[in-house]
Amino acid sequence: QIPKTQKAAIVAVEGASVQVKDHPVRDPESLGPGECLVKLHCSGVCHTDLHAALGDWPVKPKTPLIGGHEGVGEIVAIGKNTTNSPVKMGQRVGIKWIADSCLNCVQCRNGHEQNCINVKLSGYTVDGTFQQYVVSWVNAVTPIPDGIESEAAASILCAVSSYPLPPTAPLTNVTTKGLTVYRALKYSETNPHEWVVIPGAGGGLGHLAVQYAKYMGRRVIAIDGGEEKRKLCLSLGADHWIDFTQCKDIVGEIKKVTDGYGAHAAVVTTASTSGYVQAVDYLRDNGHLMAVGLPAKATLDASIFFTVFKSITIHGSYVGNRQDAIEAIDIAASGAVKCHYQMKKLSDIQSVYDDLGKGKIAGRIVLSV
Ligand code: 8ID
Ligand code: ZN
Repeated sequence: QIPKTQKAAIVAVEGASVQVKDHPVRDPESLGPGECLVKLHCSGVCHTDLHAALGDWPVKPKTPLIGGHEGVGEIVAIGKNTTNSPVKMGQRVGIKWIADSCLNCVQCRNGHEQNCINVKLSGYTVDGTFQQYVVSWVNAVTPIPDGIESEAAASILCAVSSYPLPPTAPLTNVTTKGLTVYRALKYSETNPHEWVVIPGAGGGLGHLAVQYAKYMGRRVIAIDGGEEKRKLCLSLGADHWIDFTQCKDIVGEIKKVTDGYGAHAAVVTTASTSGYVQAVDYLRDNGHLMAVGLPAKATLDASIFFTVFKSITIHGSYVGNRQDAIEAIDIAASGAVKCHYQMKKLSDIQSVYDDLGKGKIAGRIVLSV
């Protein structure tokens, strides 16, 4: 039985604290074709949700806003006159950042759904997963396979953008199927045994990037701050650890570890500008800077001379499409990549935001809803 009201975490206006309150559940009778109602089990909390609550990005979220884009739950209603739904009533599905895309614009037709001109963004332009019942779209939800718990799957839905490897790389113990479509992966052009630097490696996206990179045989230099994150990164297989709060010469250290040449790629997953600052300097010639972290108001300060002289590629990597999400979940369900998470309650959300803002969370917090 679907209730009339539910608990939801609501930000009333930009920058306001988040309040957990009673909120109406969308009447299933009012769902249109293609819409569905998902009863959520849990939702990961991403640094993006904090940016949304603060309203600090140049592209503004709706208000009042229910945030969240790493949700897993089950379909409890499908809109009338929905035809050819790829998902069924009762099926377990994930809600990711791209809540829906039109599939008809030129970007969608080219597979770049994240750049759809009619895109809907979960917890940003439409209400997201920090509530018990979320409205979603049958064509956009991600089916969750049986082999993975909802809590473990939640944040994988957002990890797609930080997968740092190319589809052309020799693959040993995996099928190419799982790999060809991740966006960052297509362009970082690294091979097994090559060096990938991951600033922000102890955070939500970063700790998953470390694992995907190791899974594919890359050597990883993890950069983050503090003992807890050091332990996490090394336990996930990072080959070298740099504490940005202590190291006085990050470029020198990376050069030393990489035989003087510098790293082949950097996948920057910090929410702060500082993580970007020296990337062009510690990359080797023909290196790739994969920009994933989204500091609010920063510009990328890279030497134009050395970007050209060293033939550096700077590449913005923005989430992934529906297929990317399906395959990222598949790899996680196979056990190769695990989200390191701690469970909290929806009512703890404000304190989770406070900790995220201070860089205190190693891995992810997942909220039960
Ligand atoms: O599609 C995308 N590009 C995408 C998708 C999802 C999230 C981008 N993001 C963005 C978020 O909006 C956010 O800006 O990626 C950024 C990181 O998200 P997250 O992983 O959810 O954030 P986190 O868990 O807070 O991790 C960030 C880590 O960076 C470290 C922190 O200690 C933390 O562990 N860090 C900081 I702050 N400054 C650093 C520095 N100078 C640093 N690590 C290394 N060097
Ligand atoms: Zn996210």
